[in-house]
Amino acid sequence: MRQHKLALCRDHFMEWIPSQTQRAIVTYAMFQADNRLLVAASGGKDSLALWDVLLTLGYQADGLYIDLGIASEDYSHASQAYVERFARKRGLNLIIARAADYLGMGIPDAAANTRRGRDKPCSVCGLTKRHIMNHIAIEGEYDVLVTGHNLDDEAATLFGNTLHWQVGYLQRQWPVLEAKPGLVRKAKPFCRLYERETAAYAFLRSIEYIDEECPYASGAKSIYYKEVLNRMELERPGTKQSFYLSFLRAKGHLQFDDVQEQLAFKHCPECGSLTTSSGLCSFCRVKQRVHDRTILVERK
Ligand code: Q46
Ligand code: ZN
Repeated sequence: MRQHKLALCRDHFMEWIPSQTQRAIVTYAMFQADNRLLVAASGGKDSLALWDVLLTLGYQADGLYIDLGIASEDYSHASQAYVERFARKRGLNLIIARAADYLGMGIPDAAANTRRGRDKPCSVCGLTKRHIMNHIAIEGEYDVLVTGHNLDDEAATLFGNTLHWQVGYLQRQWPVLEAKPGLVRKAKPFCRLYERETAAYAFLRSIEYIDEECPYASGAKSIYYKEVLNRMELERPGTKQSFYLSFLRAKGHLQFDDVQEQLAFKHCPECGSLTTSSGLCSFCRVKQRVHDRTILVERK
């Protein structure tokens, strides 16, 4: 691992990943030993490796898989099968939610009915996933929702936020997001691990995962940012780590206008989620739009 100037044998690497994860959990006060965790499991290497590491560390962690209804390349069925196999082999509790139960149809069809998702379903997908994850975590009385975001994901997000000086997002970007009434606490215990490291861990632990990207991922800005950062990393190992960790350290000194505090949060009259809009939350607006369009098409 040139980025850490560290070379480990298999056994030590398998100890190093959990110990680094535990260090991040403690450093950023993500959760306590007796908390009930819900792992957002997509079927990819990061979320399944994270679930595995949390169990190794002795945490109580259930899984949540969201069926997005992406039929193209059989993506949703294939990824669900990987999560189910992982949970079954280890006797773990897995919750399966369907986007169609929330929107009346799968993500690609629902997104096609909206202005924001007509070309690409990702923004509708993102807000639907956030809504479902939060809803299930709150209903199931979980203490923390944990996601498998790794250092490459966080560095790419930071790169995009910095490139466009999105102050609100920069202010919010942190390894743990505190709970608010109706909003579950969220944590990213892998935020200091490179994607190569989580992939190596998954491989060495013989975790089977879906290797294919979602068919809608191609052309995503985040992938472009990752490629740019990878080029820099190749020439200067440790660039991604230094970019992200220096940002976390610098945050204490940076003066952001307290955008979050200025925003008045209200509860959505439809689903009760926290929202800054005066009416329905963005998820319920999408849901209503999908519903209205469906009725329109049926009438025609
Ligand atoms: S799952 Fe959903 Fe991603 Fe696929 S449709 Fe886009 S947002 S790319 S992480
Ligand atoms: Zn709502």
